[in-house]
Amino acid sequence: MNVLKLGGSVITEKDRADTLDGEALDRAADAIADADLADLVVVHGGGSFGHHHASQHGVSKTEGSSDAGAVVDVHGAMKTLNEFVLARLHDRGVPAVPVHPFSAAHRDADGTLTLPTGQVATMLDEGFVPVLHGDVVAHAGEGVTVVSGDELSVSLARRLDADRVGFCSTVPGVLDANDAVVPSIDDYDEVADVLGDSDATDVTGGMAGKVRALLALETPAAIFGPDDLGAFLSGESPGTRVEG
Ligand code: IP8
Repeated sequence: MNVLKLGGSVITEKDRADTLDGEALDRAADAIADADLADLVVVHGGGSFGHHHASQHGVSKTEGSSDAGAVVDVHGAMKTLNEFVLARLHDRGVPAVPVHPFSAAHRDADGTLTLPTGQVATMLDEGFVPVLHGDVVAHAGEGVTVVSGDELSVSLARRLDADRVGFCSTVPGVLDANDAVVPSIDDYDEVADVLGDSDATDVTGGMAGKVRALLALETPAAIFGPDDLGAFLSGESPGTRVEG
């Protein structure tokens, strides 16, 4: 089974609230429709939908909110984006179905995420393509906090013993100091100079956090740009290969 994370900034206009990048989403949906869809889980990020609403309510991965209105607002924005993604996939005959993390996942007081996956595994067995999204989740002692698509992808890959994970980002991979794609990473120290100290907290969900999370995972992973989506889905490992 393969997990594909579609970055929120790949499929939305990052600088305009609640605005889809329809052409980019069409291209991504074309690549998914052309792929062998057996055992594919898609996860998408928040882009200008989730992040706009989360920041308006002061909610992040660590800053919580106990305001039900904030929960409904952020979760609602992500459900709207999820519906756009599903609609474009349905237009192309992809049997995509929604999975909303807010209703399934939670964090304990240490922030550790628990995401049940029985429903996702059963959807796969039944021939569906589950489509999850970054969301808010109940967080012990915090109300709700944001869960990113990256975290959900890593959690799914671990619990469902995925064969491969792909992070489709706006850049063609991890870039070195000369903006060339680093072909593979198996140790954080190899890229610490360009990505920053491995101990630094990654509050932005940036490249450093992606690389660290993927290195900690047994599953082979790739970080690549939208042009390489088809290559990843056809079994190649484009962009930067990350294997811990
Ligand atoms: O774009 C964040 O998901 P991400 C989702 O994968 C929200 O970090 C609600 C901001």
